[in-house]
This record gives sequence, structure tokens and C-alpha cells, in this order.
Amino acid sequence: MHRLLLLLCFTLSLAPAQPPGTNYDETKVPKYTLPDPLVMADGTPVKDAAMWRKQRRPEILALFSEQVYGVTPKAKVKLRTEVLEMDKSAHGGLATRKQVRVWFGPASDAPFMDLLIYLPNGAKGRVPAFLGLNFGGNHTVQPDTEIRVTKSWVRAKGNVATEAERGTGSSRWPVDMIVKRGYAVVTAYYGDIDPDFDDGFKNGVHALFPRTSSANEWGSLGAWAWGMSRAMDVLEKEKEIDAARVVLHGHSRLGKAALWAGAQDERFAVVISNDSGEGGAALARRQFGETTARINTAFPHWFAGNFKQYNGKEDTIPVDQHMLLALIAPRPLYVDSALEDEWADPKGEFLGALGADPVYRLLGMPGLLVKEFPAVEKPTLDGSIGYHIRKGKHDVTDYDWTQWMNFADRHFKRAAR
Ligand code: GTR
Repeated sequence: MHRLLLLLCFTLSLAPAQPPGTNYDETKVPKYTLPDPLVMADGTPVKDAAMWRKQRRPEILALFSEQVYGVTPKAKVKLRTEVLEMDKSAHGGLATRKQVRVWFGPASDAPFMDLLIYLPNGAKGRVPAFLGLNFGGNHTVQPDTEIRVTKSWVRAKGNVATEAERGTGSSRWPVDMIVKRGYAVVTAYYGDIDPDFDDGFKNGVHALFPRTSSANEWGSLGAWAWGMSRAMDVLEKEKEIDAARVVLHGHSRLGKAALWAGAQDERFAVVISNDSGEGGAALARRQFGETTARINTAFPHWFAGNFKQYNGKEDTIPVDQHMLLALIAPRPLYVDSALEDEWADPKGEFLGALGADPVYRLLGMPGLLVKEFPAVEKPTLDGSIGYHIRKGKHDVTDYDWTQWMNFADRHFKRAAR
């Protein structure tokens, strides 16, 4: 009960009150025209895969960097790792739990993230993995008392994590179910990478890089995406994990970050967006649920300064979110929504996925096989873009995980288990 209450408070604290005047009426969505992912900014049509790859893809990537998420610093940071702890008989012998500290830089006081890794025991050869950041600290992922409690600030300056939160996020991390299907689970606390509050980009990994002109400076979504790539650097060296089969996933703000990471870093084999909404998979031009003005006001530290000029002027953004999804192509992409998560605009997320379809098809991939907004819990698992909408609220559930693993199995040509 105590746990449930904590989880509830935690969830509520993440979701600011939805402002009056938010449109939830489909008949009141004004008409909009999406920019064509297959037409260059100067109007030239993209005629083939090579032109997409060499010209249009870099053009779109640069627009998202400059205008939306901010420019990710190019400088390489040398990582230092240390295995803090390992137990080969975790989860009743199903898994090996490993906690690996990853320092961003050689300095003894360099910032670090702790990776929590579960490897399925008894696997033959390297295993595919699901990688995703968590919202509350690794100790919230499972009730297991061996998991280190994060020392990073939680959600607000000076707010520390506590023992009482142990396992409170475990319904979103069904470790047993995942390792039983032969996948490793890898996670880290997003606040280890960049604490989620507006501090003028002084803390977290932002502090590792020189400040730039604020207009295109990377925000927190960019920093979390960067952290996902650093986790991938570590996985490339983990001998039990097949780095060519890493599925990157993220929920809500972390779904936005996962899409941005997957767009920039092509080492991620599959990318999953769960309830990512505005600034994620949902079309910005569709006026339904959260708006650009609202997200920029409630979370001024998430995006580049330039993005604020589009508050209330979504039609002038040179990109829309279907183009972010198209940057994942030809790699498999999965988008999902929840029926009661109207703030994230489920239909806008589906239309984002559909809008990426022509790029997949240009690249010779099947794209999204459904063209109409599907019925609840009728997942589309074939094709290179998967989608489902499930019953219930803004959350991550076993239903979602089941579809993600079914989708990944198909793409990795693994027999269903
Ligand atoms: C909400 C925000 C959404 C989404 C969500 C979350 O308050 O408006 O865009 O990111 O938080 O991350 O849980």
C-alpha cells in the first residue's frame, strides 16, 4: 500500500496539471499540412535511397539539432567503468545481475551513471538487450536490496533518493518476463545523466562541455539521448551482449529522448517510443493534447532555445515529428500509445509513425502495414514500423513489453518463446 502511494505521488509529481483549454476534441483539430520528408528544404524531390542518405537525412538531422533538441557536442568523452557488484543467482537463478559504474571522463570526481544489467542465465552465445533509462533511480526498478540507491538528485535540487522508493517502479520493469525470453535488461537513472530541472545547464553531463550560443544549445532531452549512446558504448564491450541487437526504449520524456538518440546513433538496432507524445512521436502540428507552448513553458530545459520561437506557431517549424521517426529508417521502429493518455495524443503518435512510412518504403522496407488508426489492442507487429494502442493510462505495462519483445523477435528472426 505504502509503495502504491509512493508510486502514485511520484507519477503525479511528473505530470503537471493539464491546462484548461487543452483540445481533446477530434472535431476541433484544425487542418494542417505536414512538411514532406521526401522533399528537400529547397523544394527538390528526393528521388532515391542514396539521395535520402546523403542529402535529405543529414538536412533533417541538422534541423532537429538546430531548431528542436539542440546540438549534441561532438567531443568524445573517455569513459571509465568499474563493476560495482555482480550476482549470478539473481531472480531465483534466472539472471545474472551486474551493476557497472560508468564515469564520464578520467577525473576522479567525474559525473557517472550506474548501469543496472540483468543477463539471462544459460544463454547460448551473446544475447540481445533492451536498453532504457528509468525515472526514479535503479533502486526503483526492482525491490532487490542489492541495487544501489542513486546519489543523484531526484527531480528537484537537493532532493535525495530513499530506501522507501525501492521497487516502486517495478511494474514497468518485468525483469523475470524479459530474461525468460532471452533478452538482457539494461537501465540507468536518467538523473545520473542530467537532473531533470532547469538549472541553466550547469549540472549533469552538460557541465562537461563548453557552453554554446543558447539558441541551439542542447537541452536535457539531448543530454539523456547522449547518455543512452554512452550506455551503448559500454554494451559494445560487454562480452555477453550482442551490441548489434540492442533495442532502445523509453517512456514519455524518455521516449522522446530515445527517439532522438535513435535518430542520431545508428548503432541502435530497434527503437521503441512508449507514450512519448509532444516532442516525441506525436505530430506537433496536430492541435490535440499537449502543445509546443505548453511543453516549452512547463519544461524550459528540455529543448533548444530556438524551439521556443514555435510556441503557438507549430505550422512554421521546418520539421515535424514524423521526420524524426523517419530518421530511424530503415531500422525497425515501434510506437505505442495508451487510450487514456490523451495528453500525449495517441492518434498524433500513430500519424507520426504513418508519416515516416514513405521513407521506409523508399529504402525498400515495408514500413507501417496499417493505414488507419487501429482498434485498441490490435498490435501491428509485421512491417518495419510497429504500432499499438492499449487500454489504460500513461504507463509502461506487461502488455507493452509483450508486444515489444514480439516485434524484436520478428526482426531478430528469433523463434517466439
Ligand atoms: C508530462 C509532459 C509530457 C511527458 C510526461 C512524462 O508532464 O507534459 O510531455 O513527457 O510528462 O515524461 O511523464
